[in-house]
Amino acid sequence: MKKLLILLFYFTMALLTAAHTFATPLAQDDTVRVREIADLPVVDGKPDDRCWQDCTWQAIDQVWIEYGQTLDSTDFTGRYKIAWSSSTNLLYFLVEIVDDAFVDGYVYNSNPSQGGGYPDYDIVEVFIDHDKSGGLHVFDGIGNTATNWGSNAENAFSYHIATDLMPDGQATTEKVVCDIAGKNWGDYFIPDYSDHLPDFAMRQAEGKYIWEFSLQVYDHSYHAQNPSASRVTLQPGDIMGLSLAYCDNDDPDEQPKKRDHFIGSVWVPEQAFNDHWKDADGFGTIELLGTSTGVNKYNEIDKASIQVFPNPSYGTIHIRVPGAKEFDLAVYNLLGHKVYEKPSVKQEASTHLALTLSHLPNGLYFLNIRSDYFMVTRKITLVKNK
Ligand SMILES: [Ca+2]
Ligand SMILES: [Ca+2]
Ligand SMILES: [Ca+2]
Ligand SMILES: [Ca+2]
Repeated sequence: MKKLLILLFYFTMALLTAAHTFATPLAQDDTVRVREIADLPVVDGKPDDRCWQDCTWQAIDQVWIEYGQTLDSTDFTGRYKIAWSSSTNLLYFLVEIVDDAFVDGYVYNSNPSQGGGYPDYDIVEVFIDHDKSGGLHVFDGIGNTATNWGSNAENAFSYHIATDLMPDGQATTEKVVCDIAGKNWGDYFIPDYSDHLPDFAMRQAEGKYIWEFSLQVYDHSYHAQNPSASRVTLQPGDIMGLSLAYCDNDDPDEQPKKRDHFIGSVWVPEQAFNDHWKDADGFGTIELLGTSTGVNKYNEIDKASIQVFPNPSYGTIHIRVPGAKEFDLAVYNLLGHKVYEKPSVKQEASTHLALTLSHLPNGLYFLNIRSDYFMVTRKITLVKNK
């Protein structure tokens, strides 16, 4: 019941936030400051990871198509969180969508300009320009018509992420990720950039669609034969172009499909209402924060100095975390089930903590020690005497 009340509260707050957002549409045109996270999210389509709690929601509330329309919050409400990790060299995204009808499907290699293509399904789009150069990013050469669509298709990426919806509560990890590449409209193709999102899960629960994924960042020298050569090493202080968007179609039976709305995270001028797919000029801006920039004060502790002993243990394990005053403890079995937890353990300087696990069967376990600032997992073995 408590859980239900919390969910109800959360949902109500989300609706109130949405109502507020739509009453006073504000462009998210400030630089989004991206925290570096020490504890990575479990990419499972569940938003309950500790790292997400510390990140701020960013709105997806600018209606690009039909430009400037006001949408009912039950038709569409969207927001996202973003974080990064130097240890995995990945950006992480949590996208929360409220949508009254989900039109799912993989549409691959279909010409989006003829209708019924990938933008005509319910998809999340990520637009990224690693150096915030701006400019056209469709083709590698001069266009074959009067319109020039750029000279480097990889100057920026526009990832159109399509996935199939699973039954309520179940996550899917399958997706296709389309963009346009090639030389001109007479010689183009739609690559599937799925492997740029190494972790992906989408899940519907409690009337929301939660998209959780990681993203590898590539620079303009990207070549499909050797992607790793152009992989960007993320650094604190990096400034990148970034917008998120959602294509909303609410008619699963329509043929060919045609999206109803296209909603983005940044304000764009009316004459550029649908330019993101070809032009990086209108992308929003993100800045990667370091651990020492003050916004996220991770008291880095020396993980190697953490003591867990004796191991194997006869039932009592001693733990000492130098430099930490308070942390949470949890023990998981090999199936991933939590079999013990002790939140908010206070540790006095120069003492260690005795943890009694003699009620657990003999075997291998994972001891998880975490705070807002760090997380470590140690393998422990219980070998109690009979
Ligand atoms: Ca998660
Ligand atoms: Ca909708
Ligand atoms: Ca660029
Ligand atoms: Ca929809």
